[in-house]
Amino acid sequence: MAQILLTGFEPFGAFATNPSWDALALADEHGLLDGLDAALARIPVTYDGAFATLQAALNHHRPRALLSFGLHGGLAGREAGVIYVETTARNRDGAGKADNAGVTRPARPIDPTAPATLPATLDVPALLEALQAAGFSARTSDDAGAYLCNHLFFRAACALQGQIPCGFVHVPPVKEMGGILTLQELARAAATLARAAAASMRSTQ
Ligand code: PCA
Repeated sequence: MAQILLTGFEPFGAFATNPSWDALALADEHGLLDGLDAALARIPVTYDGAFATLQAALNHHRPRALLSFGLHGGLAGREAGVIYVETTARNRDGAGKADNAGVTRPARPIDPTAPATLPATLDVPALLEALQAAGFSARTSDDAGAYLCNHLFFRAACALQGQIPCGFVHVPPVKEMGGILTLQELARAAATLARAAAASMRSTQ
């Protein structure tokens, strides 16, 4: 049983790398997650594979919380140096672009029987404060888009209701991709978030 499951995505579209996963891998490699009992999973950018891979990781690690990461490159209105803590998972697909398997989903509810929105159940203000205290530019967002990030966030929020808290964070492109932050900085941000998520759970027990 892991304290927290951290997920990031594989590369997609025009992006040759995806810092949402690379930052987690680097944080782990550099010992930034030491003492946290964190498990990591890399999620495919496919409608068929994303939630199935998450489900397998949840079953395997039986974590007490889930924090997922995605890259906000290409999402309208997102600023290059800002990390966004998502507050709201939306019950809709329809980004109008294909996933890594070539599948495009029409603009439709993900689950017609589920509510239109579901909230992040990790302590969003605590995550935001931790990022800002560590010197990062961070904001909340109530719209994670209509592609795989929102899709995974919504399906996780649905499946985990009443079980374990979950949250989603959109990270910016790194320097090598034309962004502002380095991968090392994002690794530190990811570790800060993982620790804040674990601490906020302890304080509510
Ligand atoms: N970002 C995409 C999907 C995978 C990722 O890292 C998104 O914002 O939906």
